[in-house]
Amino acid sequence: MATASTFAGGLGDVNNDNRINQTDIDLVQNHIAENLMLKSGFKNRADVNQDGVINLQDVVAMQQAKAKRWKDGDINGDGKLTNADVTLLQNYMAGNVTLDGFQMIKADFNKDGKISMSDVTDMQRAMAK
Ligand SMILES: [Ca+2]
Ligand SMILES: [Ca+2]
Ligand SMILES: [Ca+2]
Repeated sequence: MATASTFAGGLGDVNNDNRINQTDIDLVQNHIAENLMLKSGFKNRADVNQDGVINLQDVVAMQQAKAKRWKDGDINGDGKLTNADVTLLQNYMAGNVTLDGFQMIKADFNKDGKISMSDVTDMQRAMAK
C-alpha cells in the first residue's frame, strides 16, 4: 500500500482515506461553491470523470459510488471483474467508448487517481489469481 503522505487516493477519494463518503462529497461541493478550493493533488481525484472540470457531474458520480455496493474494476456493473471490463477499459483508452464518472471510479483499479495502462495490467493480474 502507498503511504498516506502521498496523493495515493483513487478517483473520488478526495481526502485519501480509502473510501468515498460524505466527507469527500462535501469537499467537492465546497470546491464548486468556492468556499474552499481544493489543492491540485486533491483536484485530480475530485474530477472523477476526468473532463478537466469539477462540477455536479462529479458529485453525482461520487454519490453513486457512496450509495451502491461495487467492486473495483467492475466497469460494466455486472458484479464481476472479467475480460469484458478489461476490454471496456482498453476501448475507453483507445477513445472508442466513453465512461461515466461512476465507471471511471471503478476503472481506477490501482487507486492512483488516474486511468492508465497500469489499471489494465493490474486488473489482468487480479483476474489471473
Ligand atoms: Ca469532472
Ligand atoms: Ca464486470
Ligand atoms: Ca489508476
